[in-house]
Amino acid sequence: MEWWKDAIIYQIYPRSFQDSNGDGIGDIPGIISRLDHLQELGVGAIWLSPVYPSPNDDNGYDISDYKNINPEYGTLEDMDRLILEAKRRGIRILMDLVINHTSTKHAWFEKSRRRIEPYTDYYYWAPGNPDGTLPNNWTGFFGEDCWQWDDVRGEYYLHLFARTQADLNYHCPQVLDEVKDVLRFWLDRGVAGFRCDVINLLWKDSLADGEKRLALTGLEHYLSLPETHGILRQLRKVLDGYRAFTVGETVFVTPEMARDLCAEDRGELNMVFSFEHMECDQRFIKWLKRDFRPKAFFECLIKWQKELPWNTIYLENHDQPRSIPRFGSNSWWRESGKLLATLVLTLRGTPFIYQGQEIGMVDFDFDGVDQLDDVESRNVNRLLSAYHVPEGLRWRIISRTSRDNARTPMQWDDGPNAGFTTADKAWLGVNRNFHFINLADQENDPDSIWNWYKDLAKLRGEREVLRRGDFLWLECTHRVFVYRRRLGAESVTVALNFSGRPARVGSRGRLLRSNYHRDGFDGRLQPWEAVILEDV
Ligand code: ISL
Ligand code: CA
Repeated sequence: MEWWKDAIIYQIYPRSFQDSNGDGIGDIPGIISRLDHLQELGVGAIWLSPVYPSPNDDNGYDISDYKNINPEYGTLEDMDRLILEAKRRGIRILMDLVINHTSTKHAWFEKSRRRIEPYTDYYYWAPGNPDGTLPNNWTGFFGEDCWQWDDVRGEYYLHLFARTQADLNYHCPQVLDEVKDVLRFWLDRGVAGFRCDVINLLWKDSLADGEKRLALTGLEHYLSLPETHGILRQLRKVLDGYRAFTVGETVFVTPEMARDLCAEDRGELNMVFSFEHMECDQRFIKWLKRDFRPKAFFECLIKWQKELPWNTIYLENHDQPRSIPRFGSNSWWRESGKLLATLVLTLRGTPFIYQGQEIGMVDFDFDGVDQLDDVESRNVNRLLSAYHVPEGLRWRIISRTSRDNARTPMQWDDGPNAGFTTADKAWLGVNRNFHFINLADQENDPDSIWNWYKDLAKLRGEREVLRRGDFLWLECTHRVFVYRRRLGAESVTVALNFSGRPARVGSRGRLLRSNYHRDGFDGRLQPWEAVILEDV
């Protein structure tokens, strides 16, 4: 049974979801205490960002032990209890599988740097060049080069991400055996599957110099190589024994690549996160923003709807700024928040909702660089400083793009620290707007973004056409997006106005939902209005 085609999946960033013991850091007992919230939303599965032991240079994406729980978050027993308590509410748990790299604090790395067998080749090691230059000219994801000298080993190691995230070497067969073992460990405990971090980069074909590019020189040596597909097929054999689910995080993925990764007969992944629609508001690299152009965004969504029989639908995660200021409008906060909810819950595919999205959380309100935590933002700040970019400009660039925008604590109520923690201070600043944006308030407001999400999630559950129906676009202009979902004789049209001005569309029908109060629909949309019509 393909449960994931009917489910809504909710992403939790554990550090920022709910603190239970007053240390200012979210944890697993905190998540358990909030499961009712997720059940009420109609969530079928939770994707948990990493909860493994980690020195937290990249907040858990630098894993130092794959088979345990970070003591900051709880214990293995807490995790077992989470799996059980979630199951009682009909919710599955997906873990984050980060196997492109480990923390340099992982025991494998400690042994590899000392050349203790069989760990010697678990990572990509290389001597420098006689002229003192790095092993090659590749550049990394976080605005640095990607080689770090290790005194113990007397060689450099490869890191595509932070300096303390060393890339695992899949040319060494033991590495894949270790990963299979990790999969079994968690599947035996009852997790339903995995979100697989940067999974299309696993295999590096050589360490030769790359073609010079504005960003990520070297990419052609590791992006979606055939051997990576082979690795995925091997992992799938383990996963199939448990009927487990996987979604791959696949950077730079094209529809063709995605089809190869997700085609049922190839036996690799179930679906992938593509990035193209999230790149409509950037030039070349994420730090160079341009104005959001809805038409390019709609066209991109249409392309992916057409090219793949099924895929993920998402607008937010822990790496991206919040969606309302980005694709909607802070001045039409409520309307545009509901419109974006409508988009996510009515396109064809599996909707992913990121924590806080369901109450319309917006970007952070930090005052300056000292309040940042994210390793990427701090690196970029350092890099820009080195090029003498003045502080004001640096802050303009970083504040709009920083991953911390999505990582501020969840806003539960208007008590101290938004109900996230009883500590004086949360690990990352709580947004001061929590007096206006919080769950408790929205529960009491029938017109809230929260109640809209709940209502649409329910509608999606009741109407098979919204889940399994095919997709057909009807109108796609610089601000209006109209599409139809159809299953047998059933047909539903969604019309969205991505602008602060009224708009007209050609569709009519019996009004099922609008984010305005109205009785019928004559083709006129209010600012940021979203309507769902039953075609008659
Ligand atoms: O966020 C990005 C750049 O701003 C992306 O390029 C991101 O680095 C890429 O999507 C990979 O992300 C994943 O792996 C990283 C981790 O830091 C991210 O949080 C994770 O989602 C390294 O493990
Ligand atoms: Ca805690």
